[in-house]
Amino acid sequence: MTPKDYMDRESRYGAHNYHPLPVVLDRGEGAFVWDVEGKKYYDFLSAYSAVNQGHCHPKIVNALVEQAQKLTLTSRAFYNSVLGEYEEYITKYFGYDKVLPMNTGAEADETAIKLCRKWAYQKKGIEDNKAKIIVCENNFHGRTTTIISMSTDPVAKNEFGPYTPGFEIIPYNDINALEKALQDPNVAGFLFEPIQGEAGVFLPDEGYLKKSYDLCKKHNVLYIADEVQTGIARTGKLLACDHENVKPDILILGKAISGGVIPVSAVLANDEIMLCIKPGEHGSTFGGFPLAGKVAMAALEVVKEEKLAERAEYLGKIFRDQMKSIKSDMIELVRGKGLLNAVVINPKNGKEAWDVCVEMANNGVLAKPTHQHIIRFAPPLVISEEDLLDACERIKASLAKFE
Ligand code: IF1
Repeated sequence: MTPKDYMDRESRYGAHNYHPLPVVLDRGEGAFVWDVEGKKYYDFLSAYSAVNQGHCHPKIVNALVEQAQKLTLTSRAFYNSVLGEYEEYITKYFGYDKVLPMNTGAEADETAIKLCRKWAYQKKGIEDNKAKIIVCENNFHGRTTTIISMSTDPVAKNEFGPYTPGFEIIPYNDINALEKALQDPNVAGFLFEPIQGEAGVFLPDEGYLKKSYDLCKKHNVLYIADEVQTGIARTGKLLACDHENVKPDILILGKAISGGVIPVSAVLANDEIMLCIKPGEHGSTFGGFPLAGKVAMAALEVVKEEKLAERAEYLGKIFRDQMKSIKSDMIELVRGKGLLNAVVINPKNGKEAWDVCVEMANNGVLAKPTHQHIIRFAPPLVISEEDLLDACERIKASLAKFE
């Protein structure tokens, strides 16, 4: 089969809910992936920051294989020998009383929304069905109907109505707007991304996290951080919130908790919040299943053992310096934190970010545009400095093609 055969077959039998780059991947290892013709690429997307530990990390895969041969799934109708071990591990790892295990990032965001509303009625005393959650323009928290109800992206939202009420949208990185919105006594939570990934790696001003945290505390509003993409060492700290030493009341994790091996997500909170959900009020067939527990413990161990946060911090600075050194009028700006970076591309002679990404693929570097003119660069955190520099040379060569 040719690559085109693979692509045609996907088009014939699969929903057309994506527009992938014309690359057919077949194998992954560390920072690299290979296509069906054996061409090698640096993966600079990392499955949107799900393979921070690198593709097919042996420790994580071994944890999967070993548990898969013993017990994969029990449902929560019974106890099992892994869940408690995983719950203790992850709650101590991030410093919370309890975890509510789920599978996808969207499910974790939905769980956080439900938890926040329960807390609003049981603890804050907001009138039933009146709880409001503040979110930010250009947010991305997943694709479920409630989550896209709070989206400002017409592509993610249009024709999926009617929408879930109870959300107020304010500008991102605007403390005054948050202060104003918090005057409403029915506000129960502030749900945000410490860095807006999908929007194009938008970093808030220095101090925004701390100021927004303090405002939420002042108004008895839960500070809910969606670290599905920014968490697990991606931005140079274990969590992006760690850059300003703020501790979310509800922490939402996903993607790289499992190292990209199977879907694992988690919501962490202390008892005062987490115990507002009682038996039978929320759950999921696979939530926290034995396979997820073993895989997640291995994936989180790798983060510490291989000092991935320190690597992201150090290598991220090198990457941004490299990108800023490129003399190309197609580069409008470079921004990011750790190894979550983005380059804003100025279209030139009818060529734009997509064309740069196709050229980069030809040169062995995989990345994909977000919002037409922004290329996100997020390699696995295990990439070596030598390979990072080689990839930068390939990116430079790709841009030079359009000079
Ligand atoms: C797609 C985007 C990134 C996320 C944050 C929750 C979720 C995501 C901050 C939901 C997921 C993924 C979804 C995937 C592409 C990718 C993405 F472009 F869609 F927005 F990374 F920026 N919170 N992001 O980034 O987690 O349910 O997917 O496990 O839907 O195309 P999920």
